[in-house]
Amino acid sequence: MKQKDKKRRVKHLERLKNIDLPDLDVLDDQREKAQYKTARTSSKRHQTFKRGMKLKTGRVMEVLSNYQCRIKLGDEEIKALIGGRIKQFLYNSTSLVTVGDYVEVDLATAPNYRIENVLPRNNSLSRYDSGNYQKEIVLAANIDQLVITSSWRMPVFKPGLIDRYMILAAIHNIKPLIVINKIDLCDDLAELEESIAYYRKIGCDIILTSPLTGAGMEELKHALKDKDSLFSGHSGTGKSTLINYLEPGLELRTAEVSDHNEKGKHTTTQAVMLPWSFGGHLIDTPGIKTITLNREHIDSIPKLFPGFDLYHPHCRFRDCKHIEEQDCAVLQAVESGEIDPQRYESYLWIMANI
Ligand SMILES: Nc1nc2c(ncn2[C@@H]2O[C@H](COP(=O)(O)OP(=O)(O)O)[C@@H](O)[C@H]2O)c(=O)[nH]1
Ligand SMILES: [Mg+2]
Ligand SMILES: [Zn+2]
Repeated sequence: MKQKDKKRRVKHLERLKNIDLPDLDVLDDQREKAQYKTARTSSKRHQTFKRGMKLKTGRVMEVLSNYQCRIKLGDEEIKALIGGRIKQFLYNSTSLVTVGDYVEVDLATAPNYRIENVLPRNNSLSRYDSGNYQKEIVLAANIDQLVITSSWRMPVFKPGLIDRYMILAAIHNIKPLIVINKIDLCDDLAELEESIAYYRKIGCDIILTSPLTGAGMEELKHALKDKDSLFSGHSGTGKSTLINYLEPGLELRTAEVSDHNEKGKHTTTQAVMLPWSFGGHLIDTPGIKTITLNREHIDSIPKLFPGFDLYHPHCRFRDCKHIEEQDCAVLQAVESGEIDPQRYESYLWIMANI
């Protein structure tokens, strides 16, 4: 170890001398990176540092104030405090524990339960604090599917929006489910089918619904059953009506992901997991309005635009943008008609306007 590094460690020791810290390797030069710390915490999740701990895995349903969480533990619901160990490892307090997290709770100290570990997340959605774009707030984790709600009419079907939500879902590693609502307003089903043929072809799950007539509602329920879903889509497409049909009397905050950056409109209220009576959860997220495609995603869009994954690996250049490059598999697929030219137009529009 270099002399300089030694000094640094000693400094840490002094600052932390009143804290029972089992492994000083954790405090290395990368300590400022919350993400890195998450990884460290996760990889150490099987180590127990205190004697007599009795850990059981539960799921966070809601994050309350003062480091308290409401947790589903087996068939029970309990309240637990976020343990000091987690606070040490993850200094970004807004991301310590979030709705949907699987956590290990110490039962030995019941009824004063403590969360001792956060298990690694499959995925998560964050937003950045308004006015402070460095501060990441993780809204929810371990989301099974993003329900992309679009209406056929009123407002009129906009496949460009579906593309954007599909990219967002892919970026965040969440399975998309397309719901075309208000099909009672459709008098030409062939036209509708033609409009969604591309998404069917690339293998995306699509359900046509109308809570007004009941069409597709059983199929939708089946797709939501035993999964944790988040509804996205523009306002007026019928998300609340769909949810109320499936679960009458559910106390919704506002389950909406908007593609628009409605600055200042989001509330600070946390997300909450609401159980469906038929199994699974609705992730109700009032503060999620600022989740949107932005410039930082520009490099992933050529890979993640719906349907491009089949072709992108065959482009000559690994970072091909499919615009004017030589030997571009996407451009060839557009020419041969394998990729719908309208979707390619949509791709160009998104790339130009991000
Ligand atoms: N014709 C028709 N109207 C619907 C349907 N679903 C919802 N609506 C109407 O669309 C409007 C917006 O619905 P709402 O659930 O508030 O949309 P949200 O903003 O996505 O939550 C309301 O006036 C609903 O009554 C449907 O299947 N068919
Ligand atoms: Mg609504
Ligand atoms: Zn290409």
